[in-house]
Amino acid sequence: MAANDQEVIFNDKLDKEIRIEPKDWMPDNYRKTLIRQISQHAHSEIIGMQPEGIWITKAPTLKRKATLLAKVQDEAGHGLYLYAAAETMGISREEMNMQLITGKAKYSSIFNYPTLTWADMGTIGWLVDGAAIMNQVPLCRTSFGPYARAMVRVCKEESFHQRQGFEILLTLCRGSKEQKQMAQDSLNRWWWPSLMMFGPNDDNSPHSAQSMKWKIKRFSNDELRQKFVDICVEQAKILGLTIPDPDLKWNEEKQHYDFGTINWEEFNQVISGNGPCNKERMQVRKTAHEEGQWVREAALAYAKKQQERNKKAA
Ligand code: FAQ
Repeated sequence: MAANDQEVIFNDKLDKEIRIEPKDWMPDNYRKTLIRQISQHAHSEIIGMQPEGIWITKAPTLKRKATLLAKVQDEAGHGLYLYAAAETMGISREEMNMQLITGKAKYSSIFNYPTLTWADMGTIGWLVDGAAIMNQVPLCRTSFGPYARAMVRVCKEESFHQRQGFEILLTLCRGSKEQKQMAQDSLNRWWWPSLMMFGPNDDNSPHSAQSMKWKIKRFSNDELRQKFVDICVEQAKILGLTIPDPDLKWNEEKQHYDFGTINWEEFNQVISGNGPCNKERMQVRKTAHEEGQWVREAALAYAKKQQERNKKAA
């Protein structure tokens, strides 16, 4: 079939909301864009285990420990579904991993901030998982089948994560004065980085226009950020916490909250490797990769042995 005909079929599928599947023809840049986005998303889930992982041993009760442990394990699972979805596009797990540990591939800016207190476990669940849900529910309708299907389960789990985070904060906010202050301090530190998770403003987002045309993205970065702010303001009221933005104000005409200007210089620094914890995050990942070498070798040796046994038996 001529390339032109293939493109007509591809576009027709997009128009009719028929998912693009791995064996279907697709434009090279559609493939590249998805490999970039899905693998960055996978890396974010894997690196995202670090800021919470260090709190598993410090959780205040057994119940909190078990819940946090389950949450962090879920993030590992999300990383694995996403790597598997990206692999269907012809890139290997090894290559993606190398892109991460050599610093070639990005991961979400949010995971380059430190977790200083137990309240941060609440705030991450509330805001970071909350932002992830806002961004990923529309991805359940993204045009590439394996990515969309992976997102369905991920979103269900993220929803549990968001609620457990909110509940941690609610407990702290109903506790002592010091506990409430700890929650407020945590919100003060995580609010602006959470807004940065949605990416640059639309007029500064090089990939958005094409990704919207291809129905990879269903809403723009600014649209999702606005929805997130509107929801969080109401949730902060329930907690009795103050969002650290003096410009936050209800806009009757727009029926949305106006909010202050994001520090894009800080965002650019963080995504260029100069955030507060970028180096530490990468070092931990590299060490884990090196220390896992024997496991990969053992798994390969075992698979080879099994293959030989199966061959002999056949
Ligand atoms: N951080 O043109 P756009 C989670 C980069 S999962 C770092 O707007 P696009 C779960 C972008 O890659 C969180 N880099 O790009 C969890 C591009 O760079 P490139 C991750 C960012 O792709 C919770 C450049 O800027 N979620 O939290 C960021 O159309 C708790 C230009 O940007 C996803 O990955 C950023 N915040 O839109 C885990 C969701 N924003 O590649 C553990 C899927 C932008 O040209 C604990 N991804 N960049 O070098 C997406 O929806 C999109 O990729 C966006 C960016 C919206 C992130």
